[in-house]
Amino acid sequence: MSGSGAPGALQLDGSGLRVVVVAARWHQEVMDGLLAGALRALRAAGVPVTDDSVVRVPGSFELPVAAARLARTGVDAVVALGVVIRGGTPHFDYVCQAATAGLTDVAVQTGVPVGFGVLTCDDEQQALDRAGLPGSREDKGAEAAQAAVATALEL
Ligand code: DLZ
Repeated sequence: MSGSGAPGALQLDGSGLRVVVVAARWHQEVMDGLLAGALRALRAAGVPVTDDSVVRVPGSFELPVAAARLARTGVDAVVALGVVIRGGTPHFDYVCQAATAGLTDVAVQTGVPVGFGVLTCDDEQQALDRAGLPGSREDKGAEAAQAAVATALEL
């Protein structure tokens, strides 16, 4: 991660926080990596992780509505995970735009931090490189979880 501009390993005490991960299902191998990374980071920060800590949605387009519903249940933070890979049609741009704007809107409107762990990639290799899997260069699921926890602790 050196030189990426990311803040590096954060020492966080999230033991008093309730954090929920909302995760899309498209691109399963990459999603498995992102989800494992996010849960690893939450546990490392002391955030309790239970069977209720993960909510799955079909695709990244559905992330904002699920995040909005969860944010209104009183959680301290939401972590949104998805993978969108460019295809041959403009669909990519619409899904990316909907997920990005929608999740921003949820965070700003509810005041609940939303960690942004949605990969928007030109091809599958770019996504695998960022998925926190063995051989990946980066772990964007963990980064999103750390950002959500760090923000919740500041507010
Ligand atoms: C339809 C679609 C396509 C083409 N690609 C992706 C993708 O790369 N990543 C993703 O998370 N979801 C994709 N989807 C599904 C949409 O997000 C959404 O689930 C459907 O349009 C149904 O609302």
